[in-house]
Amino acid sequence: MTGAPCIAPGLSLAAMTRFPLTGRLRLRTLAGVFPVALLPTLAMAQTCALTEEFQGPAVPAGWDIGPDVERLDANGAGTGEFVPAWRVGTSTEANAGGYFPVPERPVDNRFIMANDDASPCDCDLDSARLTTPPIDLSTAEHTLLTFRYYMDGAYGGDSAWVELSLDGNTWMRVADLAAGNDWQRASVDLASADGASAARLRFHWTDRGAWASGLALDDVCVRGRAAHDVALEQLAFGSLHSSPFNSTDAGLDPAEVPVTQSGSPTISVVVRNRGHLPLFGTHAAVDLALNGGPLGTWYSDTLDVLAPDAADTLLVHTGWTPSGPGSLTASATVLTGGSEDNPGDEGASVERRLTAAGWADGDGSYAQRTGPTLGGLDAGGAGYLAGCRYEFPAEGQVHGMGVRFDAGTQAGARIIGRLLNPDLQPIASTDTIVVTDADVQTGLAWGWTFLPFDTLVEVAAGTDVLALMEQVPDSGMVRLASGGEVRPGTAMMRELGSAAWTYPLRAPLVKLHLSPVAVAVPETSSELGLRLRQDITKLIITAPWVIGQVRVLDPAGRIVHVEGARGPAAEVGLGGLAPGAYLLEVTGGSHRATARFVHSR
Ligand SMILES: [Ca+2]
Ligand SMILES: [Ca+2]
Ligand SMILES: [Ca+2]
Repeated sequence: MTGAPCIAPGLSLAAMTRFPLTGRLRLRTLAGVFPVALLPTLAMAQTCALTEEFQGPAVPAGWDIGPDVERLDANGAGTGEFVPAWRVGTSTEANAGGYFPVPERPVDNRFIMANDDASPCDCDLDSARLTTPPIDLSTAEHTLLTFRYYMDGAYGGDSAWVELSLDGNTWMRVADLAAGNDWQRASVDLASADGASAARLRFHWTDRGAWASGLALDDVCVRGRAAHDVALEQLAFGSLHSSPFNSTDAGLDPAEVPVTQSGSPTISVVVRNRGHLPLFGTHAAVDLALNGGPLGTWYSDTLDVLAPDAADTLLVHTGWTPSGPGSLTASATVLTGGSEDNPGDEGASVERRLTAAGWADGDGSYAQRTGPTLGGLDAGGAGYLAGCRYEFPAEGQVHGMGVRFDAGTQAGARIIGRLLNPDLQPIASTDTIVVTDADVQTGLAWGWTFLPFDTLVEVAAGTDVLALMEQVPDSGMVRLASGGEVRPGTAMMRELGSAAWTYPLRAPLVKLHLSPVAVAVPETSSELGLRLRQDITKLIITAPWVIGQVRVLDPAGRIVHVEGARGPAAEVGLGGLAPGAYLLEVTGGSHRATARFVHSR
C-alpha cells in the first residue's frame, strides 16, 4: 500500500511511529491474556483501612469464604461433592451458565462471586458467607463501607445483606442489598465500628434453597472520614453527560483530534464528597495548556450542596479555540466554598493530541485511542466489521484510515476500509487491500497501516462517521488491535453474518486521517523522534533522547540484530542483513520509536 521513496541509497523508511514507554507497560502472556491497569478510584488505596479490588487470580489472603458447599443434581439432591462457595472471576466466567449476566465494567474487571448457575453449581448456597480480614479502625472516625455489587435477583436470588462484628463472635446486620439489573454502588455507615481494632464484615447471599443466579462483589473499601473532604474521582475530555450512541450530541473523548475538528474542548470532572458532612459551593477549575504553554482557566457551574458520599459530574466548557497542533493538557482541581480536611486528592490532568497536516503533527489523525495495543479482536477468520465513531463538529475531508493489526493477523488476508453514517448507510469504501508482512510487523510494533480512499471523502459539519475495518471473509485471519477503554457506543463490531452490533469496551484501533498521509519521512525533519542515515555499510540512527538499544526485526518478527547504545546516536551494521524489509525498534529511557526500512544493497 505504501510505496516508500528512498531516503538514502538502498534505504527507505515508512510507517514510523513514536510513543512513550510508560512504566505500566504490560507484557503479553502466551495465553494471549492482557492484564492491564484499571483506572483506580483516585486515592482510594491510600485511605482505606481495608481495600480489595479482586483483580488477582484467587480469593485474596485473609478473606474467609466459609465452608465448601455441596453440588446438587438436576433434581436438587446432594451429590456428595463439595466446591468453594465463592470464587474470583470475570463476567464471562460468571455467565458461563447463561443466567448470571454480570456486566463487564470496567473492562477486564475481576470480582468475587457466589454463583449458583455456572458449573460446578447448582449448589447448596442457602447461606453463602464471605468474611473480610480483621480491619483496624482504632483511629478511624465516621467509618464508611463502600463497595459495588451485582445482584439481579433472578430465580429467588434476591436476598443479600452485610453484617458487622467488632469481636469476631457477635454479628449485627448493617445493610440489606436491593436487587437491580446493573452494578450498584453501596455505602454503609459503620460509625458504630469507630475505634475497633479488629472489626470484620460478612457478606451474605442465599439461593433460598433452590437454583438461582448469584451475587457479585467488587471494590470494597472501609475507611474513616474527615469532616470536609472533596475528591476528584474521574477526569475526561468530552461530556460524560452525553451518550456515545447519540449522534446529535457531541461528547466523545478521542485521544487525537485534528485542530479543525476540536472546537472549544469540554472537560468532564467527576467530584465526590468523601467527608461525612455536606459540602457547599463545590465546583471545578480547569487549566488548559498547549505544548506546556498556559492558555487560561475555566470553571464549572457550582453545586449548592453535595451530600456525604455523593458524586456529581461537572462540565467545564472552555472558551479556547485551538490555534495549532500539539499536546493539549487539561489540569483540573475540585474546590468547595469551605475548608478541606484531607487534601491531596483534588486534582488530576488528562492529555489529548491536536493534529494537523504533516507527519510530525500526526497527518491530521483522528483517533479514539492510540498508545499501546492492549488486546485484539477477530471473528475467527470469518468476515466482520469493527471500528469507532467519530464526531465532525466542522466540515472535513477524510483522506484515508489507519488500522493496527494485532498478533495472529495473516499476511495475504484482505480488508476494506469503510465509512458509514450513523444510520449505517455507506459513505465511502477503500479498495480491497491485501495485508502484507510489513503491515503485520508494523502492527506488532504498535504502528498503523494506512488505507487510502481513491477520492477525498467530504463530511458535512454536525455529522458522525463510523470508521470501520471490514475483514473479507475466508481470506485469512485478521486480528484488529484494540487499545484503551471507551464508553459503550464509542466503538462497535458486527460479524458479517449477523445483524447485531456489539460495543467493545476497548477501542478497535481504527482511525481517520483528515490530511494527506506521508508514507515516507524526510531525513532532515527536525520534528522526528528518529533520524536515519545510511553510510555505505551502516545505518546511523539519531534521536533527540538517549538511545539505549536498537533492535532489527525481520518480517517474521525474528530479532536479527541487537545493538546497545548510550547516547543520542547509534549505528547498525547492514553487512549481515539479507535484502528485504526490516523493522527498526529504538528504545531509551521512557522513549521508544520504530521505523521500517528496506535494505536493497
Ligand atoms: Ca475488580
Ligand atoms: Ca442452589
Ligand atoms: Ca480531599
